[in-house]
Amino acid sequence: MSIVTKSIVNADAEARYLSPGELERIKAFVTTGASRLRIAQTLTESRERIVKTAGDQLFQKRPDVVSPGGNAYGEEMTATCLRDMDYYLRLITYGVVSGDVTPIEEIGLVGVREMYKSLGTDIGAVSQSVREMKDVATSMMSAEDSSEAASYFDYVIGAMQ
Ligand SMILES: CCC1=C(C)/C(=C/C2=NC(=C\c3[nH]c(/C=C4\NC(=O)[C@H](C)[C@H]4CC)c(C)c3CCC(=O)O)/C(CCC(=O)O)=C2C)NC1=O
Repeated sequence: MSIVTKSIVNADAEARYLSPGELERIKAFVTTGASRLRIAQTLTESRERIVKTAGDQLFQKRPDVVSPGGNAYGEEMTATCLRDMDYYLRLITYGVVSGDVTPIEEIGLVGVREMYKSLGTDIGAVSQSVREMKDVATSMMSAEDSSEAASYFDYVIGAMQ
């Protein structure tokens, strides 16, 4: 749900006008709109390159994950790892478009620690993969867009600490 819909639902539940604070948040949402849409377009159009390049960088820094005994060892497991990276990139585009991290949290972060633990996946390496995607993706953007985009990647990275 976007901040606009959310504010209206909350205000109408109390049969009141939008509060000055809500209007300020909606203003910020609208003001960053063009930037957020540019970012979402870049991430969407370049998703394959972002995931592939970031994956290569991750495996260079963490060769253990793709070595025998590693969680992403073997063609199939490596592909599953890259798929997870693509999942997080997709969720980040949802957050960017809605100007709200809630979709990222609800779809991809609730229970994530337990999930990766049960899969025997090092969540630190997953978090590193998101950091690599952030570096690759933000290098394709203007300074302004890059700092806006970075905050969504940082949110995911922070939630995996
Ligand atoms: C959209 C929300 C969503 C997420 C996030 C998600 C993650 C997710 N990743 C999984 C597996 C996996 N995830 C990885 C990922 C990695 N292993 C590593 O060492 C690397 C650090 C990392 C890549 C960066 C691997 C290798 C598996 C397969 C593990 C196995 O089958 O043993 C699985 C188990 C089922 C499956 O194989 O599909 C889930 C549910 N599924 C979802 O629906």
